[in-house]
Amino acid sequence: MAKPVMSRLLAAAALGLPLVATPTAASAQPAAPPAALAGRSGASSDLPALSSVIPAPVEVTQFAGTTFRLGPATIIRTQPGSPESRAVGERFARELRPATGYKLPVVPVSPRFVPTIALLLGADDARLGDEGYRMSVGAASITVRANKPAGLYAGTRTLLQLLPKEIDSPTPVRRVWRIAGGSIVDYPRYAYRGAFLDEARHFHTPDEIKAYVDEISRFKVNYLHLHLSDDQGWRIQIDSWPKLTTVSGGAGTGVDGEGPGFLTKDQYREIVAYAAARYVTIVPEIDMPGHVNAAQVAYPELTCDGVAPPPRTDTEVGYSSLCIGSETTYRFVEDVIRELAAMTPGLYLHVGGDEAHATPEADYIAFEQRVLPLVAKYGKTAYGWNEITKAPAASAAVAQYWNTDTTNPTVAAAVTRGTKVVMSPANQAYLDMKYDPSTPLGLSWAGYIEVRTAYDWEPATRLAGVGESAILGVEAPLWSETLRSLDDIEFMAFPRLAGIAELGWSPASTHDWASFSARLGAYGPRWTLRDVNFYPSPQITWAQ
Ligand code: TNX
Repeated sequence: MAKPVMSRLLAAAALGLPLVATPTAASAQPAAPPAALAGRSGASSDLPALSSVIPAPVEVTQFAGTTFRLGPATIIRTQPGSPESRAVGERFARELRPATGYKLPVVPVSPRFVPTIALLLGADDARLGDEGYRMSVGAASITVRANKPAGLYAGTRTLLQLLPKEIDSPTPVRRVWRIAGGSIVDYPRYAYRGAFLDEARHFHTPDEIKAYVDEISRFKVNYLHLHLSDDQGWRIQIDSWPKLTTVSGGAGTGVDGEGPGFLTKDQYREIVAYAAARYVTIVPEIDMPGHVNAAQVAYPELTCDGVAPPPRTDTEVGYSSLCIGSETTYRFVEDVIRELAAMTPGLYLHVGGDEAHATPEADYIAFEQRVLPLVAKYGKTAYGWNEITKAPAASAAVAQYWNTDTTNPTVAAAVTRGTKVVMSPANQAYLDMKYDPSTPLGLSWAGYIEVRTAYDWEPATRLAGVGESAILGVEAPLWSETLRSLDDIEFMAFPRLAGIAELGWSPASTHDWASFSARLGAYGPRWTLRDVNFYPSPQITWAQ
């Protein structure tokens, strides 16, 4: 179905219009319209080029001189008979209305001659998969086509970036709203593009989690991993073990005695639904067999001597362990996994497994051999930190690589047995590392991570023996020992998360720091307009 694109391209050529055709985003030039045309069409120099999008699309072809004008009469047309497509259209319209002040009705059919943004299924293009889309921007209409509604949603994320930055203003802005003409073909490199939030060290409220979902999904991130338990606190209601939250979700359970906080099941389900409406899947994590002090404070029978340990609000790691030989342990673990699986529609359930320094290695393996299959028993795919690859049962699981080394024979061996890997190397993907020594928040055990360090690595060559076919995707963890507010979260996540998102979505052939840093610099004012905090890295030339 390259036809409409081709015919417009040829039509443009036939009319003698300047034509900028670029096979990939990497080679695409920011195409400001030539002055004469700009004057005639009313396009202004702040018209974003099709190649300015983050993450970089797979293929971009811009037609100089053609623009679509979003105006008071524009309608949004969605696939007839598809409630999901309609919901994508409604959400997009709600995002466009505050700044434009236009009505932007969402309808299943569009009358002729009415400027239309059409969001349609039936792309019939296997390349696009479930999340890809194809877009063509002409003078009279924009058509986004996808195989699935998720692809239409991705297309609308792209369109938001193609509108002038003032589209992110919460109040009406009087200006002409144009989108550069051309076409885009776009689909993800990896199926899993994750963000992560530590709810245990400091609790972040449902509203804060939702705000983070909104922001990550703009960069086509499609998973949010929530770290729901640790030594300090337990942050998710479990009916069969109620003291987990009544005791360890209470006052003073955050780092340095902050708190209280936990998610009720209803709040969790609401977050799951909110994220799903933005094509983000929640991945819950309960960390075990280490990082369990909070559970043992609430239930002393989870220790081997039956004595409750003191509550801990410091940031030490590696001192707690479930009692591996005790059947009570497995009753507890199965109850938690069962209840968590029942309220989680997503495929993945994360069972931690990191830094179990207080668990002897043989015990650790015995524990994972029992626990990883329990996740499958409740219909989910087990997911854990890379230490789980010590256990043979990890061959059916997903391992999250968080170490900093470029070799890890245990992970490489697991990959030969079928384990899939999510790449989160701590010295590149950890959003809780300081940017530089002067960063007021964050830690530095894995080094300082400036924006370029977060962006300039290649997932498929980062770890020996873990190549492209073994990689499910990438994820950017944000641990919250030092982070309290949403402002803190945003300051550490942005702009680095945009870099990790691009590694996950864009073809390796588009990877280019000069291009990325220029696109990021142009993006900054959008965060400012949305009142999203970000680190104004000196590595980037920020637009005003
Ligand atoms: C290591 S990374 C941890 C967490 C800490 C984090 C701080 C990993 C799997 N475990 O317990 O919060 O470092 O950066």
